[in-house]
Amino acid sequence: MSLTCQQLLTQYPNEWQTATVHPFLAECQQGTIQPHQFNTWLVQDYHFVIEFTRLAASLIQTAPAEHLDTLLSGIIALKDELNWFRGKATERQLNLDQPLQPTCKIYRQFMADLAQQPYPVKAVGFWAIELAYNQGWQGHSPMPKPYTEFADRWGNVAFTTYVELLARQADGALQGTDETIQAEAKAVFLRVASLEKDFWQMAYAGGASDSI
Ligand code: HMH
Repeated sequence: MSLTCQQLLTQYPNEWQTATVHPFLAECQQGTIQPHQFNTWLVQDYHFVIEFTRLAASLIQTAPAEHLDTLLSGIIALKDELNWFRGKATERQLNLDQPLQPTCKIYRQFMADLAQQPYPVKAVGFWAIELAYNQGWQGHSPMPKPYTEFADRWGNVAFTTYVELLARQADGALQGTDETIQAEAKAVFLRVASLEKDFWQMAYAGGASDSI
């Protein structure tokens, strides 16, 4: 039997929990997160999403035709998201042209490398990255202002449905793959879990302990 996304979540609940539960999110929900912590997250995540968009494009290059509809809807959402990030940065008077923090650089390099992997491995990684935000923000919802719209962006029901479609597509791509591909997919899933945890930690530190 082929590996599935659900099996990964079932096999590694603790690893996955560290990706989706963090004091950064808890303190956004309590309204006690400090502006410099939140702003660190916002600026670095903007740069994350730029590389994530390139990963999405690489999936489109290799996806079977029947997967394109979902992936293209993802690309359209990313166009809106990048503009929304720029708007939020303007509102908060943040300069987006800031140096990337080491954690953000490492995560971006991971995505650039993932783009070179076989489609089933990429599809699992892409799904895991979106699920981390879906569950992370949804699990700490509702959030008070000004964080409400952030929690809603990734926690809303339509986004959950999109992530479920990504899981179905990744499952389909994994069907009939050999052990090597499945082992790579598992490793990518665990790496995403770890990088997500690091990204929250980077934001929580507010740039204090993560800058070069
Ligand atoms: C770090 N993970 C991180 N940022 C995001 N925007 C997402 C996942 C979801 O796209």
